[in-house]
Amino acid sequence: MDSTEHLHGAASAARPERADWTIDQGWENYTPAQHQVWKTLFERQGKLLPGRACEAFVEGMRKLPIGGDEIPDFRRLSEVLMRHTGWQVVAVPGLVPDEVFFEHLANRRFPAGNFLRRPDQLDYLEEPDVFHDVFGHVPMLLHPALADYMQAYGVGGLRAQRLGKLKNLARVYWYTVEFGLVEEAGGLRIYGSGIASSYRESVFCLDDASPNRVRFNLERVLCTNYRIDDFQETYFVIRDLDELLELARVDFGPIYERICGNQELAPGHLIASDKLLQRGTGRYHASRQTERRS
Ligand code: HBI
Ligand code: FE
Repeated sequence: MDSTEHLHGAASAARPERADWTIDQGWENYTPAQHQVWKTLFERQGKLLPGRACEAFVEGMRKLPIGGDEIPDFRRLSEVLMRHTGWQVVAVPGLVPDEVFFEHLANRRFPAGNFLRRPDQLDYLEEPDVFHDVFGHVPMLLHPALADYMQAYGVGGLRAQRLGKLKNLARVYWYTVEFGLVEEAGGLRIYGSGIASSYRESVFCLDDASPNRVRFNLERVLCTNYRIDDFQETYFVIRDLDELLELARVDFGPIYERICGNQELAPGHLIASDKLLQRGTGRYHASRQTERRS
């Protein structure tokens, strides 16, 4: 399960010399041991995701120079992305300040960590490394709806900061781009990158009876807190990826006003207006709770 601390924006990387926090990927500096860690992660997800990941993810992966033998070169990824959806991948040393992150997204530049987790961190890391960012996020940037949605999120993020509503908007990113599920082929499929890059959560989110699965609703999600250190307690489901295009066009301004009085919802809490696909047992998180107390 990949932690998703990175959505907490606290830039933790040492400030690089460039104002936009980009660095050279330094592809030639990767060691054989690092390429081997990438291979392990890539092959493990590669076996697991067919039938779990959405069609757009599989399609994006097929079109990109991403394989098991070596850590991808961002320049080659950017050539393909630019041709299809005008995106490019820029290397950053880790978390960057929110406004730097939004500025890049608003200009169709995806900031990807150039560092790779250690072999003893296969299932847990505190920051978005090259596997989370490139394996998890980049394939989705080839889909037109996601490409537009991610740019709109960048533009919206800069605005949300000005309105003091970043906390609310970050929840929408969380429950879509990072942990979203989509209806497809008569079932549910993964499109969220935080899930797609995580072995255990790719299983949990679809197979486990514990989490709730609820139809995505913007106002509801804007008020819903999320887990940063464990699997999600609720997954929100969209009908298809074009639903994100509709989201990208929504003016959040009036909605921010309308929800400001609403109480914040706990991650596993359900409300009467929820369109429930599946009410979870909550057993996983309850057991973790007792573990913590013992
Ligand atoms: N920086 N490199 C990087 N990657 C992220 O995903 C990221 C970030 N900084 C801020 C951030 N995400 C979030 O705080 C915003 O989505 C709110
Ligand atoms: Fe991410």
